[in-house]
Amino acid sequence: MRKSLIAIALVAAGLNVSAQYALKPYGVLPKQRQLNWQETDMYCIVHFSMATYTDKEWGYGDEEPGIFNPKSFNAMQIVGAAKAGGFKGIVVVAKHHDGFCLWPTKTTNHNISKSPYKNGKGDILKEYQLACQKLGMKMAVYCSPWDRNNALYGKPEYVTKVYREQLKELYSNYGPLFMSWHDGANGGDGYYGGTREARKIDRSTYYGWDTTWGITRKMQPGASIFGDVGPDVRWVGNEEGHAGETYWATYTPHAPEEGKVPANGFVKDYEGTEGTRNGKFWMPAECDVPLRRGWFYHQSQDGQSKSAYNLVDLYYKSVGRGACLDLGLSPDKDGLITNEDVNILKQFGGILKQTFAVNLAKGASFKASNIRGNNSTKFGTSFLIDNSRYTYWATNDKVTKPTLEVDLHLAKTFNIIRLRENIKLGQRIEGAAFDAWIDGGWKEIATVPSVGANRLVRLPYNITTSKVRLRITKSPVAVAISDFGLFKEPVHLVAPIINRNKLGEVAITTEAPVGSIRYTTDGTLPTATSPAFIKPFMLAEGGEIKAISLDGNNKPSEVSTQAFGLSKSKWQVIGDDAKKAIDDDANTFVAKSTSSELVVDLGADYTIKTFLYLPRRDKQTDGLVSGYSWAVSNDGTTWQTVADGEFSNIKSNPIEQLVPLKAAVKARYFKLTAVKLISGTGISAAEIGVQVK
Ligand code: FUL
Repeated sequence: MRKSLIAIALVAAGLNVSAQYALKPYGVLPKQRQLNWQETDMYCIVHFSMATYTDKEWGYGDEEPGIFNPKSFNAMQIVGAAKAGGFKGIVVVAKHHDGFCLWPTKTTNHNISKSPYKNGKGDILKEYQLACQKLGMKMAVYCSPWDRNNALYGKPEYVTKVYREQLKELYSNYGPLFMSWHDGANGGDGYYGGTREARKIDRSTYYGWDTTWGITRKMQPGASIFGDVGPDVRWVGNEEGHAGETYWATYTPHAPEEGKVPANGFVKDYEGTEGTRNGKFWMPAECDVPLRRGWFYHQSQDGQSKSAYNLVDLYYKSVGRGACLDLGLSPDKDGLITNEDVNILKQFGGILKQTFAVNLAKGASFKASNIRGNNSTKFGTSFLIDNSRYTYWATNDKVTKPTLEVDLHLAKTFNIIRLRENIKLGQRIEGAAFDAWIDGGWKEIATVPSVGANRLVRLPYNITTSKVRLRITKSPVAVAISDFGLFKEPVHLVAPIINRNKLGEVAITTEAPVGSIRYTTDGTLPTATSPAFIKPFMLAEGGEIKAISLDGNNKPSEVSTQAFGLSKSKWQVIGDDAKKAIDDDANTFVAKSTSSELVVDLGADYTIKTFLYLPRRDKQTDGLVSGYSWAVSNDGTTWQTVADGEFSNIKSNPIEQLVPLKAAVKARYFKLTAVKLISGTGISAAEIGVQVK
């Protein structure tokens, strides 16, 4: 009896100690569904629909369902390609802005059952669901709030009877979803049941987002809701695939107009890149970026996909900063990911697998300057290498700048450092530094401004050392660190960088020394016997250069491809000072507010095949052209319009826009007119140009 009383007293004392030492969470905290999302790290969003067949980025909504008829759509091939790349889930674009539904919905006739695909019995969503189940991948849905087909769009009934009903169908029939993805692009031109007009909506109020999200919560409680304003996962504010070097999972979205309520498509989206220190909500960022130039498949973009090493770079700038990476995949008209893209994904997945296979810090001795309550069992450094994101090393409340010495016992070579906080206790650290023991002393090798769920430091060179040190340089509270890792990214032959100067001379270089550089100008793939690059050469009329680097054993790097338009050295801009639009410098731009035209004299007659428009790069949207018209002239006075149309998605993804002409045209002058702008008046451009080859 007495013994058990003593035992109870001891247990109580123990509880007391841990209660006393339990670490207080800091700021707002993640919900379980957000933790699940965070652990996903990387997933793919798949765009395959009407725009695949019309060669557009945004369908207008008047497409005939008859054109949707993929010969060999194969969800296993698509999901399998994502899996080989190391991605853990897919977001299926179930309905894009054109309103065409890839599942047999009751809400609109504009759906797959009216297409020839499987004689109207097809259901692309079901096929993805089964493939995901087979391959152990997570699934999510994207259902565009904007619907350029639907006659009701703009009226309240569209939201209550169409959009929300579509979500309910998607939430009911395709198993548990890990995300529900809500795009910010909405309101504008469209077919709208044949009226072909512009419809404006109040983005703050039209969708009644709180009610819509209530449906998600009820029917898919495990799904993280993505949007410009979350509420679970925010947009990072660019479609380039990177978060800020300083990155907070906390965020307070702001409307672009003072006093208004922020909503999807109505937010200061650039603030999403870094987030808000001590923001109101736990709302980590998703970094979305297409593997190809656009989100949908366009044959003209074959050969221009991001390389595996481009993806590796983006991985470190997204996942490595604490966000998640959402890579866009684009099945072609047959319904398959191209071999080129499949191979890139495989190579990317292989590099990551190889890099993270061995944590070189395993087996090391850790010496912390402080351990919370001296209690190593609960807060000790052994938790740093146990592969759990939530067990952790912690310090006493007053110790906010601890150090950790890592003795590797033997000299080891690494170029990647990993650090993670236990985010169940909030994002705490505001600065950390890493030192290596080199030539008998500590040498600082990297610093980071934030840590959070995941911080990967990719060093530009290898470090060989037997001792590493972590110094927390700033934190408002005691730290709770769950992971420390050292890894080695495999060496690679860097692909060449191809540039052309203002005179039209091409130079090919590499970031690191290589054996030789070989190139072609006729579109064929370079090999070890192609011409070697020795000195710059002229390419005044433009064309496409492909180049490889070779190591000493003639092992080739990846291929770099760069297309150039007609050299601008002899051009003049007519009538004003818009020289910056033809100075071959992507970082300068012209912004005219009173005229919406740019006129160029090519200096001689040329046969123009394609027009080029590169938007300003400063993230501002004034003068950004969304509706264009291109005209040509032989005398600078009489003009003939040769192309007009829409630069879809230019606001979110301001990449160079190519406008191929139906028939090449001979002219000395050309004129770009901004028919429609994203905002402001006039016209802006970083560059305009033409291709004559
Ligand atoms: C954007 C859309 O407008 C694009 O078309 C694409 O779907 C991308 C993922 O989101 O905002």
